Amino acid sequence: MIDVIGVPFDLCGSRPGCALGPAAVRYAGLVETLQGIGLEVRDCGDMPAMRPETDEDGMRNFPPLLETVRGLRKAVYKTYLEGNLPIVVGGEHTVVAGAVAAALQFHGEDVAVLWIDAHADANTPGSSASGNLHGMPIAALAGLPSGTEGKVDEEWNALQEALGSGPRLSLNRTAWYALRDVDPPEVPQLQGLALTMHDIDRHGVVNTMHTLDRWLRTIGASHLWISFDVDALDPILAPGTGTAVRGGLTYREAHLCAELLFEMMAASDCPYRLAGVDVVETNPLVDANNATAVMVVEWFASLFGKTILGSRR
Ligand code: 6HN
Ligand code: MN
Ligand code: MN
Ligand code: MN
Repeated sequence: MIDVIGVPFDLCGSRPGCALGPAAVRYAGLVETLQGIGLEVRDCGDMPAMRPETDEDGMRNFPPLLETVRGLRKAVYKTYLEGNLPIVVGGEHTVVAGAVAAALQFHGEDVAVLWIDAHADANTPGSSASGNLHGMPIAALAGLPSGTEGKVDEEWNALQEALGSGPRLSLNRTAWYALRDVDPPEVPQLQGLALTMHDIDRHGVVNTMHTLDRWLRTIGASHLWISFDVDALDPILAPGTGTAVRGGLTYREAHLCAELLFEMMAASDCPYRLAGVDVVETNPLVDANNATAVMVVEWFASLFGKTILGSRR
């Protein structure tokens, strides 16, 4: 059974609105579409909405973020205890730290992460030019030092605590896909597999997905968490996101990527299993007729086995 968990949180990004993302994705038919291809899906509703609150000298809206990350880690862990598979619908990318932390806690350190995103999201409070926490979830998951002092360092440590007692995410077990806007201090963190839009231009989706599959086998991944930031898509196709960057995945590339992920994990000799998926940063306030959310739902259908001529499930 799949558990859909909405996280309407948008207080630590560059522009508000993706707190409406879970509703937009539901209106686009996420639950019904997955049920339509034969999956058992339970909608667990949304995590509590948060009010803005910033402590003196601290990071913007850190207290409500901390509570949300902690709450999501517990919710995802509960999903695992019940034998279910989590789908997290954001909300900002920051909150996903709680979900991946739960996957690491439940499945152990051999969880690999596929970060499909225009951005690397590997800044620390010390390296971030924007100060926006949605650009830092990978650094938080990897347990990188804050690179700063005082209240912000204290908060970063509190975030580490909220991620729980499980293993940290190894940067060597992190793959990025569709990168095209990486900040210079993030480059040294790309220690796993970094597949940029240039690589996708040059080698195509089929070859880059094959590279990903080989890499997952080489590092001995037991599970895969797939994190899908909608800004990986080209903004002409999916304008509903707060940090749009031109030159992203086309409609066909995105679907092929999802279809191949399904195929890779359906292979009889595949050594890794899906640990969970999230889709984040959908912002209906800057979208066009919910096109981005509709695209998200169609992408999920491909990821779970739908093809043009029917379902492979
Ligand atoms: N996202 N690298 C930029 C920053 O502010 O650190 C952009 C981050 C975007 C985050 O898209 O989830
Ligand atoms: Mn992004
Ligand atoms: Mn940028
Ligand atoms: Mn992101």
